[in-house]
Amino acid sequence: NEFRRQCAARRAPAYEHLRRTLQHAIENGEAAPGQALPGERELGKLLELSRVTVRKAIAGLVADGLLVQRQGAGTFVAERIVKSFSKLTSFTDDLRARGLDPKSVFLERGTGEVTPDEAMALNLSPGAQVVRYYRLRVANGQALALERTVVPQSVLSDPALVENSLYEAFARLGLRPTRALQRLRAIAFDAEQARLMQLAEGSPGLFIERRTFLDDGRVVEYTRSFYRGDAYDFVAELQSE
Ligand code: 16G
Repeated sequence: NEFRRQCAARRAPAYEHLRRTLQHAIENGEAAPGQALPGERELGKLLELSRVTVRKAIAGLVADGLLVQRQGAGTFVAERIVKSFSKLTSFTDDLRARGLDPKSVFLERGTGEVTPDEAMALNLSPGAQVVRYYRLRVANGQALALERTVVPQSVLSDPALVENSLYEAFARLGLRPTRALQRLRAIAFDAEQARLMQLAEGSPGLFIERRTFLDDGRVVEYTRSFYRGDAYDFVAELQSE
C-alpha cells in the first residue's frame, strides 16, 4: 500500500515513519489538541501495519509529550500550550492567541496590610496596603493554573477593578508594565491545590514567580503562579553573550 511504499522509499522503519506522519499532523493542526486517536487495532488495519508497529510509534509520541494516554479512554493529542518565557504576556493573552476563552475564578479577593515577603517583592514599606487575589485560571472548562497575585493598593485602589484579567485592568488604568523578573521551578501540587485543579495529589506543576515593573520602576504585581506541568511548554530564544 501507499504507506508501505513511502516507508520503503524513505528507508525508515514503519513505526518511525508513522511517528513522523502523526507528529506532522499534530504540528499543522490536522489532529487537534484533545482529539482522540483511533484505537491501535483500527489504526493498524487502516494503514496495514502491525499492532506492534502502531504501538511503538504511539509510545514514542507519548514520550515526546505530543500524545497522552488515559487509562481506559484511549490516546489523545496532548493539549499543551506553548508559552514564551521571555515575553511579558498575560494568561488571557496566551489563551486568546490560541482561540480559547480564558476565565478567572476568584477563590480569594481582598485588601490587607503587606507581609514582610510581599513588601520585599513589591518594594513597599511596612504597613502599606495591598490588594490580593487568589484565582483559578480556566480555559474552555479546563483548570490550567492557580495564581496568587499581590498589587500595591496605590496601583489598584479597589480589588473589584479586576474582573477577569489583571493586565486588562492595568491597561484600563493607563498603566503599561514594561519589564518583569521571573523565576521558574518544578513543584508537585499539594492536596488542596490538586483538589482545586481537579488533578491527582502530587501531579507535576510549574511554579513561576513574576515581579512586574512600570517604566518608572514601580512594581505593579508580585504573582506566584502554579501552572499545570502537563499543559505547558515554555520556550525562549537564547542569544550568545
Ligand atoms: C500570567 C503571568 C502572571 C500574571 C497573569 C495575568 C506567567 C507565568 N504569569 O499568568 O504573572 O499575573 O498572567 O493574567 O505568565 P491576566 O491578565 O489574564 O489576569
